[in-house]
Amino acid sequence: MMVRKLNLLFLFLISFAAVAQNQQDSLWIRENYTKIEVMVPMRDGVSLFTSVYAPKDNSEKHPILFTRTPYSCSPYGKDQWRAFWNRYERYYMREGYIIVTQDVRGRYMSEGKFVDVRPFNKDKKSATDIDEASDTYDAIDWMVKNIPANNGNVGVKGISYPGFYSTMAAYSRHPALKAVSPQAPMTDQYMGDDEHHNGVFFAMDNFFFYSGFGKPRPVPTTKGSSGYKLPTQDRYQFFLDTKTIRNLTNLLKDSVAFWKEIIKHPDYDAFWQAMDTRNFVTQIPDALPTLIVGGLFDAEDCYGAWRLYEAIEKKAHNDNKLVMGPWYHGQWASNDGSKLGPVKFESNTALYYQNQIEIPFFDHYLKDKGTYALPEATVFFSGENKWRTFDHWPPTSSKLTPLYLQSGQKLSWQVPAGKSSFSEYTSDPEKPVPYAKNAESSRYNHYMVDDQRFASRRTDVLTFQTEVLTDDISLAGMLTAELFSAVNTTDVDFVVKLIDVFPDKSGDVAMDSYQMLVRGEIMRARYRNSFEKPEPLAPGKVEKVRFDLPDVAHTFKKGHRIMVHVQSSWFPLAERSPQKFINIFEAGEGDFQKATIRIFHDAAHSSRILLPVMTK
Ligand code: PG9
Repeated sequence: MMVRKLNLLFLFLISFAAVAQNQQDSLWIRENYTKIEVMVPMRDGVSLFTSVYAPKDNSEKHPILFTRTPYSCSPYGKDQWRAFWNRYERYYMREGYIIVTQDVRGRYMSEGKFVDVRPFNKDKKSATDIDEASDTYDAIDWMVKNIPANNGNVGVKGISYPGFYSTMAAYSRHPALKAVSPQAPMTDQYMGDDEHHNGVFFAMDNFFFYSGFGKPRPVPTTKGSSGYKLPTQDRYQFFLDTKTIRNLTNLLKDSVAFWKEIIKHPDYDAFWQAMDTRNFVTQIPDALPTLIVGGLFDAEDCYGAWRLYEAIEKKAHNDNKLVMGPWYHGQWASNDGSKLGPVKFESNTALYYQNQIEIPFFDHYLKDKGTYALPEATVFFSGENKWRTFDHWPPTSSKLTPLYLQSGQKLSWQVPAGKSSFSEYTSDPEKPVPYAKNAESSRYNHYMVDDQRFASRRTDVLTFQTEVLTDDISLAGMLTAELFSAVNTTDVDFVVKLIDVFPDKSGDVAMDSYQMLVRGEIMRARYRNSFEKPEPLAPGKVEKVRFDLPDVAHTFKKGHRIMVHVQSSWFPLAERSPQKFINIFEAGEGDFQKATIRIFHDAAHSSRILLPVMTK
C-alpha cells in the first residue's frame, strides 16, 4: 500500500513539475518572442498566409525553421499563440530559432487553388508554372529578405502531409535552404501510404479524412470543415452495412473532388505515378542534408519514410540519414515514446530522438553549432528494445532467409517435402476479418502492435508458427511474401501478418501469451503481375502472388515463436474485395461473393515469407 502511495506521489510530483515547466516556457516564449502574420507573394501573384514567431532579441542573427501545412497555421491572430511550450519546438525557441508556419496554396487563409499531393512539375517554364517546390522557393526567398535578424539559413521539417511538403522543399533548390527533415512523408499514395496499399483502397481512413479535409474552400478562411458524423460508434458494422464504395461516395454527396479522383483511378496509372515523390529525388542538391524520420508502427506513412530514404540513397548524392523508431504516426514529436499500447520500450524514445538526433541536426546545419556525427541509420529494435546504428540500411549483415509454410500449421526454415499439401479457408465478405482487436472503435494508435489472438482463433485465418526459438532472431529490412494459391474465383485479397508470439510467462503479465503484430500488409491478387494492368485469376489454377511488406526492425527473443497469418480481409481498414475481377469502385451490393482459397506448402509450391535475418 505504501509503495502504491509513493508511486502516486511520484507521478503527481512529475506531472506537477511538467505543468510548472510548461507555464514557465509559456511565459518565457511570450515575453521573448513576437508573432507576425503576413501574406507572402508567390511568383504567380498568389499570396500565402504565413505566421512568423521571432525572438525579440536581435543582438544576434537567428536561423529559420519552416513548416508548410494544409492543416492551418492556427491559432490565427497576432495575439494568439500556438502552444509551442507543450511541444519540443520550445527547445528551438530557447535557442532563438525563428519558427515559421505557412498555409499551403489554397488552404485556410492562403490564396490560390489547392491540389491534393500536387505533383512536382519538372518542366516549369514561366511564373505561372508552379508547384509546392516553387512555392517553397518563393517563401524562403521572401523570408531571408524580409524577416529581421535572420542568419540566412533555413531548415524545413514536417510530419505526414507536411512531410510531403518537406520533400517538395528539398526539390526547391533555394540556396538558403540548408537542411530538410521529411518525417512520415507521403511518398506513394497508391503503393503504400495513406490511400492504398498495393492497390487496395484504405476506405475507412480516407472516408473520414476526406469527408472533412476534402470539402471545397471557396475563399480564405480560418475555419476547417468537419468530417462525416457516424450514426453509430461501431465502425466495423457501419462499413459492413454501407457495403460498397459507391454507397460511401453517395454519403459524401458529391462534395469531395479528390474522392472522385480516387474513384476514377483504380489502377496505378499516370495520375498516381505523378504523385510518387521518388521520381524526382535527383532534384535534391548534393549539398543539402536530409533527415528521414518514420515510425515502425506508423499506420499512415511508414511506407513513405522507408521508401523515400531508399530512393534518395539510390538516386541522389546528398548526405541522407534515416531514423526509425517504435512509433505511431508522429509519436516522435510527442512527449512520450516509451510505449505503444501494452508494448513497452523501456526508454523514452521520443525525447531521445528530439534531443540527440533532430535538434543537433538543425543546430549543426543552421547555427553551425555542436559536433554532429549521426550514423547513416539509427533504428530502434522492438523486441530487444534497443537503438542500433548502421552504416547502411538495410544492414549488410541482413540476409533474406525464407521461412516456409508447412502442413500442420507449422513454419520452418526447411523447404517442405511432399506433394499437393495445402491449407484451405473460406473468405466470406459478410464476415470479414477485423483488422484490429477492437475494429469497431476508431482506429487507435497501437493497432499495429495489437494482440492477434482474436484472429488466430478464426477459421478464415490461416495460422502458422515455428517451434519455440532457442536463440534470439533479429530482423532488419523489408519482408517479401510468396504465396502459391488456388482460388475458386477471379480475384481475392491476401493479407500476410508477421507476429511475435510471447511465452505464457513473459515477465510482464500484460504480454503473457501475447501475439504481437510486427508487420502486416495486404495485396490484391489482380495486381500480381502489374499494378498498371490488372489480370484476373484463373479459378482453380495454382498461381504465385509475391509482394513486399515494409521494413521491420524487430528481435524475436529466445523463448518466443514466429507466427505468420494468411487471410483475405482486413476490415474495415481496407475495403473488402468483391472477390471477383470487377472494378471495386463500381461493385454493387450483390457483387460480393465468398471465395475458397488454398495456400500450398509442398515441394512444388512452397509458400514462404522471406525474412531479413541479421546474421550477427
Ligand atoms: N498522412 C495523413 C493523411 C494524408 C492524406 C490522406 C489521409 C491521411 C496526414 O497527413 O496526417
